[in-house]
Amino acid sequence: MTIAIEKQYESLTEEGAVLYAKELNFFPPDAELECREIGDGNLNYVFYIKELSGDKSLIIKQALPYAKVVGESWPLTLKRAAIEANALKKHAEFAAGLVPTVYAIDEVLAITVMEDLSHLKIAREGLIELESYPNLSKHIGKYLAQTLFHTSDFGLHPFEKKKLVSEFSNPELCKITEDLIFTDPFFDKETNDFEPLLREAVKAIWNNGTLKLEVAKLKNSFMTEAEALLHGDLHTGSIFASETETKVIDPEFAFYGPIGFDVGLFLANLIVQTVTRENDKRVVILNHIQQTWEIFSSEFSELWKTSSHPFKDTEGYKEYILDKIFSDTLGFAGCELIRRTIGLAHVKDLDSIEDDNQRINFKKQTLQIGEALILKRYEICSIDEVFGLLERFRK
Ligand code: SR1
Ligand code: MG
Repeated sequence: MTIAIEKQYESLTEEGAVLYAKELNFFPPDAELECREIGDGNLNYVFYIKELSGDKSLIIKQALPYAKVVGESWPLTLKRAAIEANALKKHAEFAAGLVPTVYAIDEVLAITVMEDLSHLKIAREGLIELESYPNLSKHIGKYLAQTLFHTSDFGLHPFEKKKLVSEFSNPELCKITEDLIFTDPFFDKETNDFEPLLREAVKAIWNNGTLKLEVAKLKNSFMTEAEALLHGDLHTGSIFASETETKVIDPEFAFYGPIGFDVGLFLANLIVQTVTRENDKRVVILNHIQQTWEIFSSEFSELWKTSSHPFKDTEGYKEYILDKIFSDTLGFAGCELIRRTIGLAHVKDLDSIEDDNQRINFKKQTLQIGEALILKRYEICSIDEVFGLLERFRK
C-alpha cells in the first residue's frame, strides 16, 4: 500500500527557511547559512539567507494566510504569492534589470525564492533620509512604459491579452485596494486612522458629495478597466534603489487594471516628499515627477509605433489614450494621497514627523492636494500645472 503524503502550508521559521534553502541546491551542500527575517511590510515574511563563508545569498518570501499588519483576524489568500512571482516574471520580459530575478516558486508553501537585493535600500527610507537616486525616475518611467504597454491591447494580440487577464485575476487583493484606497477614507469607517486634529478636515471630505462622486468614478475605473497588467501597489516602499540601480518589488496586488493607477501611485508618493521637504531639497523630487511622466509618455509613444492595433495610425488616437492615462494618473494619485493620510495604511514620510503642528500641517496639505487632483484631473493638462497646484497649497 502506498500512502500519498500531501505537502501542506506551514509558515516558516528562520531555521525552517535555512532547511528550505538547502533543499534548493542553490548553496554548496556543506555551506553554513545565516538567516534573518527582515520583512517590514504589511503582509509577508521575508527571509534573508546568506553563506557564512561566501558571497551567495537569496531571499525567501512567504505569504502568510492573514494580513500581518492587522493579525489573524484578517484572513488573506495565499494565491497572492503565485500572482506576485508570475507578475515579476511577466514584467521581467519587458523590464529586465528593473525587477528581481525569480529563482523558484512553491505554490503550496506560498513561497517565492528570489534575488537578494539587500545591497539596495527601500526608496521610501532613502528619500526620507534625503539620499540621492539620480536614476529613480528614469528607471521607473521606463518600467511603467515597458510593462504597461507590452501587457496592453496595444502590445498584445487580444487572445493573449485576455488569457493574461484571467491568469492575473486577483479579487481578494483588489478588494483591499477597493476598500482601503477608494471607499473607507471617504466614509466614517473603523479602518480609518487619523489624529483628532485632522477630524474637521476629514469630516469635510466625508461630507463632500462632489468629491465622493469623482472618487466613485475612479473606483469604477479601477474595477472595470482591464487596460494592462499593473504592479498594483507601486509606492516608494515597493522600490529598492541605489545611485545606479532601481528594482521594483512586491507586485502581489498585480491584476489587469487602468494604466494610470500604477503611474498615479508612484507620483503620489513622490508628492508626499514635495510636501515634507524644505525648499532647496524639493527640486530633485519635482524633477523626478516631471521626468517620470516624460520618460513614461515618450517611451510609450515610441512603443506605440510597433503596435499592431488597427487604430494605431488613426490621427488623435494615441493622444487620446495618453490624455486618458494622464487624467486617470492625477485622480488615482489624489486617492492615494488621501488614504495614506487618513486611511489604514500610512506612510513613514508623514507619520515619522515628531512635531505635531508640522505633521498636522503637512497632512492637511496632502489632503488638499489629493482632493484638488481628483476634482481637477480633467482641467490639468501638464506636469507644470500639477506643480502650480502643489505651490498653491504649500504653507
Ligand atoms: C492590509 S494591506 C495595507 C496596504 O499595504 C499594502 O502595501 C497596500 O498598499 C495595502 O493597501
Ligand atoms: Mg507591499
